[in-house]
Amino acid sequence: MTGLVLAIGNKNYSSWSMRPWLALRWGQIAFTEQVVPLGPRNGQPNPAILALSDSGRVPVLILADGTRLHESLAIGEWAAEQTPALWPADPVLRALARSASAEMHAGFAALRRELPMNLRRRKPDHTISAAAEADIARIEALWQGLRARSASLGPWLCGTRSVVDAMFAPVATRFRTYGTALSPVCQAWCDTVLADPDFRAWDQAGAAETWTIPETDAA
Ligand SMILES: N[C@@H](CCC(=O)N[C@@H](CS)C(=O)NCC(=O)O)C(=O)O
Repeated sequence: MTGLVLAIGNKNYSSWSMRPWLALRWGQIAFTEQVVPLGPRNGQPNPAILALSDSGRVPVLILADGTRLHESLAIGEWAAEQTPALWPADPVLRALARSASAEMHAGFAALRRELPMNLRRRKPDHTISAAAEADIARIEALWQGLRARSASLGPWLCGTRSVVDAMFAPVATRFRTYGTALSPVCQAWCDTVLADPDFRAWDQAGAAETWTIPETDAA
């Protein structure tokens, strides 16, 4: 497959963009990236994003024939159709990985609002609401449930690296940024993600960016 373009937001801030970017890298699917700097929306879609994406949001995967595929999880599914190992081989584990990925895609609004992804930032004294605490507890329960089934298969949520790890990778960075205390099994998974060479390439590129979003930096 040639000619794929993944349009993404700033690497420091765009958690939704990180997810399919990792899935494509982990699936060894060649693509070029096009970074669109995010900024305050002021209630209006960003024209630079609208030029690439009918939904007015990134990520968008532009296929060789020009088809524009939006939504991070849908792009992860597309990547897994090219590289089936991007979902676990075991059917039950695969179904659970899809459930957890869908829950991440649809939920955890308090966590996403109160602990925005900001790779460069370290703010361990961050104060959060009971709703965000509940999101963290639910995420820990999800991860622990998957790890209990996959411990013998490898260090990733379902043993081997899959789309569900990509869907939760930005959460590992949020816990790093805001100094969230985790159970040993959940911290071990975060450490696995944060040490991954492809994640580290994204993280370093984010650190090198000069764009800033002051509202996120002040959150
Ligand atoms: N549900 C979408 C969410 C995408 C999304 O909200 N992307 C943000 C950037 S992380 C965006 O494009 N925001 C538009 C803007 O900031 O102008 C997905 O999974 O891809």
